[in-house]
Amino acid sequence: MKHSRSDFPPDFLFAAATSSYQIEGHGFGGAGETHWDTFAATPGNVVRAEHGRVACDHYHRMDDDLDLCRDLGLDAYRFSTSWARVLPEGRGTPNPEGLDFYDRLVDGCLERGLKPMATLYHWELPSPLADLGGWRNRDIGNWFADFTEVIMSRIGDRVFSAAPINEPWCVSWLSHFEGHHAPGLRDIRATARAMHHVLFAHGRAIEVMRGLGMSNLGAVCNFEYAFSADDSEEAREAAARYDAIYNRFFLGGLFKREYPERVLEGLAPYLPEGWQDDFDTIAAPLDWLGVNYYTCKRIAAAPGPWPHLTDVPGPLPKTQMEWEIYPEGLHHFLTMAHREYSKGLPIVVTESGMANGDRIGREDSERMAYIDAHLAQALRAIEDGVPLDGFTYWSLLDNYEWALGYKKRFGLVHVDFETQTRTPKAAYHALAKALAT
Ligand code: IFM
Repeated sequence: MKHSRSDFPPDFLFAAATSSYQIEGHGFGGAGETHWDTFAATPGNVVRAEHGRVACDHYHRMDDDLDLCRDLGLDAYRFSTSWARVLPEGRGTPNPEGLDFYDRLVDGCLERGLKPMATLYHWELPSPLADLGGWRNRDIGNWFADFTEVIMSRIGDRVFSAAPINEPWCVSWLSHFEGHHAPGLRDIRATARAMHHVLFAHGRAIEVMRGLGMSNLGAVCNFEYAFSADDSEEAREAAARYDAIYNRFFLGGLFKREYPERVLEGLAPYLPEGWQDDFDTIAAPLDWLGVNYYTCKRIAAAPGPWPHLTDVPGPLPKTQMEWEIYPEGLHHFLTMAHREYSKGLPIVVTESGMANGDRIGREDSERMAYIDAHLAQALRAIEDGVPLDGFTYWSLLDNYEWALGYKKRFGLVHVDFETQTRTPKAAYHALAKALAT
């Protein structure tokens, strides 16, 4: 790799990320059923109907996986806590095994000199709460606050940082408008409610964690650069609408106490009554912003109901996900978030990475080039004044890529899902060398 640790400021943190449902094995340790289990059990939702019951068996291999982080020379490990592992019914009696598991995970990080970066929710909603309407139900703010209290009373004294919800756009839009993720809805009213409630629940969790005396609390949003597919006024406006829905709605709520007009044009009639009164909770002060960035889209105008847009294929080289590689987008979002929204708050790249084919040996040069290109944009942002504190690769391990199953390989470490053998890829070794220098 071209870049190394010495290119970055002395306290800059390098991390790798995973999430609970994608690696742990939800069939183990008394975890309750989640909407991802039922979504995956419904034909047509997930390729090969793959699910997370075993996943990477991280539940039993946590120590080996943390050793891999340590040996890579990382400073931090970003993981998530499964709501259904901690509270199998979503509310009520905690599962002691689940609490013990996260306790051991945090201690395991600390023993290896890794800063534990916790995310409370990375998409596996307990089924009993899905039955009650899930993210469509405003009560999720209280359910999530209670879950936060239970898990953070146990590990909050030792985590380095915490964020309530990974990628609000995916939790709401992707899952309630596009229907690609659980609960698989395609309904504009459900979407509007989920988009607002996800921010409301974020704010409630921040309140709880502040109450527990925790610090270093942030929000993690995902971003996609929106090119206009052609020069027409209609395409430019469609791209701006896409940008508002994807990139500005959540930042607007968190940092400006408002939603973009371009989104309200379509969603206002469907937002829950009194939504404007929730900004005191939603916009509670944060200590940092997490930026997840992977790709760009080419947006064209389309007939039909709001948001009147579609995306078309673009010319750039693509990852195994068919996502165009556009590293400049990372610089764009780091500077845009800093200048227009977070205004001086530390920013962390909480996810960046690529899925590449099933390669174990030396041939992983595309991933190294991807990391290098994104590190270059992170450095550019630092030079431009962005207070960037860290860079997190997604993901430590090949894992369950949701509706696309186990064949999309994002890992620095190859996982053989038959034997659960872990084999560090060439990019792992290259990154280890870069971090050691
Ligand atoms: O695997 C996901 C992760 O769960 C959230 N961010 C994007 C990754 C790649 O799609």
